[in-house]
Amino acid sequence: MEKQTDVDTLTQRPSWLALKEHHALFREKNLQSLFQEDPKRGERLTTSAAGLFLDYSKNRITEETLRLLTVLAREQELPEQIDRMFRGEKINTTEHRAVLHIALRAAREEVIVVDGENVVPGVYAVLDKMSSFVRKVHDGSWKGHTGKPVRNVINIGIGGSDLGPVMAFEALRHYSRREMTFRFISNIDGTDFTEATRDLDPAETLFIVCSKTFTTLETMTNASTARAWLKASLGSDAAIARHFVAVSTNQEEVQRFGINPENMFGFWDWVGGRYSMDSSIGLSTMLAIGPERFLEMLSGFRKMDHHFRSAPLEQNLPVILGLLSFWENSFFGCGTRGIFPYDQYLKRFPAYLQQLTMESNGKHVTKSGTRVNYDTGPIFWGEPGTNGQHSFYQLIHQGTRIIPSDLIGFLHSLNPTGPHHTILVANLFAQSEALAFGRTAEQLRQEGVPESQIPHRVCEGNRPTNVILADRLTPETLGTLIALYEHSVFTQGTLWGIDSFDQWGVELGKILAKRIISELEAPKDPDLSHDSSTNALIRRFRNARKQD
Ligand code: G6Q
Repeated sequence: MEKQTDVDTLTQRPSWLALKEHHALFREKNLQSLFQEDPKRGERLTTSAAGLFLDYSKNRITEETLRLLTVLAREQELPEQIDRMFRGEKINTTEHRAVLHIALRAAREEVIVVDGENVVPGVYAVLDKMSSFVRKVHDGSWKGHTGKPVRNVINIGIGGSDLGPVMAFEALRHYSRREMTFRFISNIDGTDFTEATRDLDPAETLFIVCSKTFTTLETMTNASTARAWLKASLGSDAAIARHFVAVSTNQEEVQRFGINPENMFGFWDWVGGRYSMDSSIGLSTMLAIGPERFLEMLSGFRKMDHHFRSAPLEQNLPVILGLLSFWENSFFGCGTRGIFPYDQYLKRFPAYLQQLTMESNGKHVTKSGTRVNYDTGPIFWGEPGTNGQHSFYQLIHQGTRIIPSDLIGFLHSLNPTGPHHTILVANLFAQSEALAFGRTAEQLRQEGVPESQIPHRVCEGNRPTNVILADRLTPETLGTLIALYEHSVFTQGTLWGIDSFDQWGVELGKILAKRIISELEAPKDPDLSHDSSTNALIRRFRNARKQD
């Protein structure tokens, strides 16, 4: 049984108050003075694990900050909570579920028991089934209805059943089968479906319908449209069996849709959507990069899992990342975090992290249901560098808000092209330096900048960054990087005392539109009983349709 810690008194605890008092120190100290007083901090305040290197020296902290943060983390039973997650305890208390994305990448011989059953053999049964399917598609023995091999794969899903697959495909495109086309349909906007299919031959197209529940409106609507598109071209219901596979936990609904359960890849209620890209939800990833590389990706996750479970808090990479974000969010009031991968292949990584972090820690009550009196999950956002440098970085350098940022880069490029990679990495390093130390009025004067321009050109610095480096972007590195953030999210949620694994706000969104759909579709003007704004919007849409 999980012990309920007394999270509701968090801000009155001596450990919180000690952090508050310690925070006052940073009114006088900025990153410039911290580096002057301790010139070696840039070498010391770093850590590495599982092939990732983190330089966190350009944060507004000292070693004492980290010590105080780990005291609070221990009081919040972070080590015990980590253990509970890995042991399969039902730490998602509001849904009464275990939280076992770590089982998706466990070694074959590991034993993880949920409700008296070792779940690892089931994980490998699905992985083996995926591999065997992928091999058949790749060697052409899986044929479409007309006997043609599959050339196009379209993933239909949304939220956790889309963002992970899209991000992973883009991130690992370098390793993907270039002779195949991969597309992703998520939006209920018919444009998404139309644009994804317009130039494809249905006879060569495989749809993966990804939905944990198999009831999500957007996904089921897109899947039905796909079925109609296919049937219109291939002329037979029998074609469905060769062109549709499903990834779901809901066999009944999969069958009702017309997909043979033999072509269904299962997963489990102990995997949250946003933590599922390494389950069968990653079937499109495996089709793109092949089973061996998919297993390499899982081994990357596993390495970070092992580190998270076994390293002391003070040297634990996801814990440090989580503590820093907690510190900046709850004590400095930094409500957002920028994610800037200096790698074009990671262009969808910020969007993926946005869901992972904001759906997990966007909570206003503690596990015991009391409203928190501190800020929880920061807003995550970002774009790849160097593109962002030519737009919104202005606000990060000189705006009135402090935006802590993670700059992610690789020592080697997958596409060495003349000087490109050196320039790319130089920009990453330069941004981290400039954000920390800025440009003073004195420096500007020495450069001969006219006095009237100096206030406009001063960059105050003191903007925190983490620099995360890896050797190169491989499937394994990607797995490690994702696991790093997964566990950092869990660390923050544990400190805030919230349930990082439920999503009641998203559930609400799933039911809200239903009533309005019927009011928009009603043949006769319905009696509307919303607020005056919503009623008027509904009438406006209906009137526009009448004129069509
Ligand atoms: C993830 C969320 C949410 C979910 C989608 C799709 O953690 O709960 O993004 O993944 O709403 O749900 P289905 O997979 O059930 O279609």
